[in-house]
Amino acid sequence: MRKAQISKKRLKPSAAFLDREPVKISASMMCADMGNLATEIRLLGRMGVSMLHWDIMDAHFVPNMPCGLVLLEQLRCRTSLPFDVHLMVEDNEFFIRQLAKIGVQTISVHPETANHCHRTLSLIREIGSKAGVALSPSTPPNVLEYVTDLLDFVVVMTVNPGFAGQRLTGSAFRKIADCRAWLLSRNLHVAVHVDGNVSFEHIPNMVAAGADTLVAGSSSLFRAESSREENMKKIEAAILKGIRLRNATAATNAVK
Ligand code: S6P
Ligand code: MG
Repeated sequence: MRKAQISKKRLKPSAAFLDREPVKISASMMCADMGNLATEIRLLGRMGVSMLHWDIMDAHFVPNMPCGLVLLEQLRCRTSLPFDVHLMVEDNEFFIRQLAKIGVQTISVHPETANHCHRTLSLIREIGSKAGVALSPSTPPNVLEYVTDLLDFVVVMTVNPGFAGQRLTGSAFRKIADCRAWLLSRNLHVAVHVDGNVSFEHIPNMVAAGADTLVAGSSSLFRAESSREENMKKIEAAILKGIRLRNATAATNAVK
């Protein structure tokens, strides 16, 4: 009797956690060969990445400036892949209005710089893009509490914003899991993107913790030792490992 009850439970392990879309890859373009972006974009399209991640920085909020608006404008017509823009700037409104002219599919902003986050997210939705909030490593998920109605996705930054090639912060996996739990506890079907040191080694635990989209940069997709295609295969294998880990954990929790 007891055995039968357990196996019945096993058939339905934590549906909210398991019924999710496949894990997506957003290619971090500041890590690509910037002198050959048109070629890179063609190749990435053939390889099946889901979107292109553009880090827009203003040298104020963060001390760097890898990609500009003209670059995005000129590359927009070269691909049908969605543009996923991560703003790390002080004047969000200015950049959002410029991006509206270019036509980008998703825009994330930092609450640390969006003085009126609710208004900023509304503006992103008004221009027809999906709206996301990017959380720096020290920013907790509860800053999202009163903007959930305007939220399409959350970017959990697992390095400090500003540069590629950094090491993962100590609480990265816990932060992804906390963010996922925070959203689930409010019954919110909001995607979790993970950005920063998304390496072959870290991907399984990132996916197991709740990542829906991985921003792949110099630690995986653009790793110099092997070709983009080989790197992509390794990413896919690591994602599969993460999904198995995630499903095993959910199944175990369901029978507890
Ligand atoms: C950092 C930026 C990121 C990086 C990406 C680089 O401010 O938001 O999108 O481009 O993290 O990847 P990696 O593997 O070099 O950390
Ligand atoms: Mg980014």
